Amino acid sequence: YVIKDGLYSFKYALSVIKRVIKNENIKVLIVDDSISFLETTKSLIQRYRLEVFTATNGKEALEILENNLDIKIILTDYYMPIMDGLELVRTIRKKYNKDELSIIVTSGTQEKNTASKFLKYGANDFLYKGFTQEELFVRLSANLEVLELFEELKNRANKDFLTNLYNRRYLFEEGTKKLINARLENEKISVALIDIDKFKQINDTYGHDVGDIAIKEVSKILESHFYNNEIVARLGGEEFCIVFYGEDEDIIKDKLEIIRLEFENNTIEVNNIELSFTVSIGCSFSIAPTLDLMLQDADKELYCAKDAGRNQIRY
Ligand code: GH3
Ligand code: MG
Ligand code: MG
Ligand code: MG
Repeated sequence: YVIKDGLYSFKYALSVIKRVIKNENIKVLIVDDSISFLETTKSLIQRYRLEVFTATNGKEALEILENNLDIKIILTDYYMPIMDGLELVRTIRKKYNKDELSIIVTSGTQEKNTASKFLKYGANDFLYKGFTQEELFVRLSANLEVLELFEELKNRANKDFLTNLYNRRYLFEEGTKKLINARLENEKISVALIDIDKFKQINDTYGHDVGDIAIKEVSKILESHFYNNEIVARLGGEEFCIVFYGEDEDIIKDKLEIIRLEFENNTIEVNNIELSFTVSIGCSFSIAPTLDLMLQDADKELYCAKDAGRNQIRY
């Protein structure tokens, strides 16, 4: 529906279509004290199937943002009552980086240094009011494209290629942050290591491809149980790690037992092969000076679980 606007818009339309198919809404927040500007711009942007929120000053914008953390782009005016655009940009940048939220400033001002001032304070882009429809779309799509590139880069750096779980690098980076936080806040932090039993046999009997499918199956099951406060990562091979934050020991034990049982009772069908396997789990509930030491502690427990016959959890 935007093919007439040329190649750039065409590329953008494709990426919108991809997102619509994935049922992914792109959210845009327009902030301006002029109701007529809000209404016109809103209906323009809605034509591109973006979800639009509006606010009439910076303070209202912050409240909307607080309740819609997945807003991708803010299009804000400069002069507004209560909180102006500059204050809004400064406040947002204390919390959100340029790579997660784009701010485009629109102003009718004649002052020559306005754009540079905003860019210095952390705006991504500046548009003088009186912009054409085409210019607005091109800026929106350019900003969305940059956000997508950042997302892709972060994914490649942080995710494991086979399972799309977090990788070892991310686990240590974020896990260490959680550990420091736990010490400051006097919160609980725990680590579980999950390892497939006799995995080598699966590889040797059915081949490496079937082994890979078993690894992916583990990631699916882990993902279905953890999704909020935990870091779920693949450490390498058939070994996985979960970092729990602020969670009680008893709750963790219950969750891990449910997972262990799920593998015990689960059979997956791969190329007409009925595949079933168990996992062993080692757990550390006591905070240590480094994440590595907590993993070493969990690893000792894992070794005990293996030594005692596998398909069990040790703390
Ligand atoms: P245990 O019950 O004591 O854990 O024995 P195990 O056979 O599971 O463990 P071991 O560490 O002896 O074997 C792990 C095997 O995993 C060896 C390695 O070839 C294989 N492996 C490592 N990474 C991958 C991978 O990405 N895909 C597949 N299919 N196999 C892998
Ligand atoms: Mg204004
Ligand atoms: Mg193993
Ligand atoms: Mg192993």
